[in-house]
Amino acid sequence: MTNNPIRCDIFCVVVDNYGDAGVCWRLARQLADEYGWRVRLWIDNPVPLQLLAPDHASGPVEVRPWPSPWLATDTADVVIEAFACEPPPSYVEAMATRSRPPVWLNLEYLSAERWVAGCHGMSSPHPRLPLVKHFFFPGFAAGTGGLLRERDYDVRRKDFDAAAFRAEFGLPAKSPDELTISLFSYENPALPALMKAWAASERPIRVLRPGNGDAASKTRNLSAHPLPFLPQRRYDELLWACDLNFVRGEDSFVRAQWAGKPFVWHIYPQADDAHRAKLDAFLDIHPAGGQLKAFWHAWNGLGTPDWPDFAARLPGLEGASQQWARTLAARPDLASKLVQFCLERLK
Ligand code: TRH
Repeated sequence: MTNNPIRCDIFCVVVDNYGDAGVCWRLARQLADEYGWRVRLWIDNPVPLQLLAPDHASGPVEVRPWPSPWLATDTADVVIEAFACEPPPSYVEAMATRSRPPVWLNLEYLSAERWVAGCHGMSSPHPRLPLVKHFFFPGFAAGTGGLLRERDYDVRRKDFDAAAFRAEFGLPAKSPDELTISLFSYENPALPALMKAWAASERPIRVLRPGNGDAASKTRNLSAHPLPFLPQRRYDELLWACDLNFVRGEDSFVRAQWAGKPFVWHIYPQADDAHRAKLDAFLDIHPAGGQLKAFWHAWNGLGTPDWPDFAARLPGLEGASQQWARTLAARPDLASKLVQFCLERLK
């Protein structure tokens, strides 16, 4: 493949979040690093990428601003539009002029809902041009596109030195009874009450907040520390260094699962409360979903979080979280499934 690498264009429109850029960057890196594909990432806003991957200019993915002009012939073998952002019409026209049309994928959002397996891989012929788009759905179940997970994940984790990580960010050595928590969420009205409950906890709690501009503070048994927004691979280290991770959206939600630690998910709120069905669909497939449900619902606007109750459940959640990570890791990952899907169609 290195003699004649597959060329892949990924199109990404960043809204007001990091997630879409985060998913696209992760996939782009994997296709380039692990499969030798020549990947270009067309992205409309460079700011999130600069934070997620400050070293992106050193390769192997070529990052291009979008919109920008390109030669009509300059299309790729595989075209991935992320989250239904459509490639420019002139590019689509050029796709149709290739002797072999590109494999064209719409990479969808992750959901644990049951319908996903039925829709994964579905095709949608272009109304006018000789092109077919396929829907590629990430997911947890066997019939879906799987989850993003790098080949070197376990090696990086084995080499991770939690004490050095803490020292680097000016945190004291971890005492045996400290509960270390990472906190990444959307604006959440439940947070002040939770902070109060943490301050009142018998167990010392240290909260690490990446990308948060507040000053460090100490309120009774709660110590809160802002951290810089970490590059994507270093965000994994933060999750490994903590006992409990609050995550959000899509990509940090998946990383928390690979970390195999108890976590709390702040799902991206959608119009018409469509996110509630997604939240419950995930709780239904997680082996400890019943234990998580009350606290997760409260964190997502359905009630008041009962910290003492959830804290008492944490020891039991540890094993279930590890088991869940092992179960998921035994399934084929998204990049490998996507590559296989494309190669079958490029034959
Ligand atoms: O930014 P998000 O809220 O993105 C969301 C989701 O993608 C959601 O599905 C989508 O519908 C919505 O946007 C529009 O949360 P997410 O998905 O966790 O993305 C955050 C990214 O930032 C992820 O790649 C992890 C990364 N990250 C770091 O690299 N360093 C950090 O310090 C932190 C806090 C996050």
